[in-house]
Amino acid sequence: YQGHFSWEKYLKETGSTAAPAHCFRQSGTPPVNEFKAGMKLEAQDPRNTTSTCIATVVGLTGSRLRLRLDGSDNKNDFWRLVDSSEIQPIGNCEKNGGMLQPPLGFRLNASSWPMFLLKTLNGAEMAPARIFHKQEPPAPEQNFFQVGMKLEAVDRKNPHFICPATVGALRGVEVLVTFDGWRGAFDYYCRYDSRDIFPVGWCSLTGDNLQPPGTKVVLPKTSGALLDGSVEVAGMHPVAAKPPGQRGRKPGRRKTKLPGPWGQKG
Ligand code: MLY
Repeated sequence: YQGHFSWEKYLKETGSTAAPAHCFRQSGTPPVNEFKAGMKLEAQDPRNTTSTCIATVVGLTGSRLRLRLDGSDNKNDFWRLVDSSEIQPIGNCEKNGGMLQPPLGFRLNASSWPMFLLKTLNGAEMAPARIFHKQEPPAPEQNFFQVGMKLEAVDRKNPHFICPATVGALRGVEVLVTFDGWRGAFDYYCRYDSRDIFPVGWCSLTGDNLQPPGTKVVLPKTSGALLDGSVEVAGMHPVAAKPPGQRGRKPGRRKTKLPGPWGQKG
């Protein structure tokens, strides 16, 4: 559900353009998600990428899965696209001569791993091989992004969110993803072929909930850096640009959402 946010209006109002599809390592049509909550699969441990672990689907959104490693806690969930090469059907690791590993931060004594593995797989609902996608889309041959282009991007601090973003800078194979209306608090650099960035319109195709842009005013960088990291503009103090009641509070700490010019989710 897109709330009242419309890319068409927003692009027009901001005089900006969407990054073309060929910039992204994403399939033209989002991959079909036939997974169900509770299904188990094999996944690379994001905190220890050389190990293959057992994961359970604990949530689904659009073409993405929310995964939790068996034997881990509920504080380290991660998201993967259904066409990610980092997820495989159970049995794949062994078939390739590998051994399933306990996740980093395994709750129990390491010696209890073999028995834990046996119990976790016994009677488990394993995601059938046919619902995995043959291969991850290929990476574009180079970084085709340009500064100012709009896209949809995963908020890595809140990875369940996909938000409107702008290419803020380019650094070789890397792209600075800046989140519209959030004054830099959530920005990050990623490779141009990151699976966390999507063309404009992606969420409306997958049924993901695209967050509306934030409402924080970004002031032009001219002079006088202030304590909060913002900048002072002649005749205009940044606090005056903030909505009342928000002084001194960081965007990430905000309790209530403010109605933005493009509406909030309904
Ligand atoms: N709890 C935070 C979440 C901020 C998310 C910012 N993203 C969408 C760029 C808040 O509502 O302030």
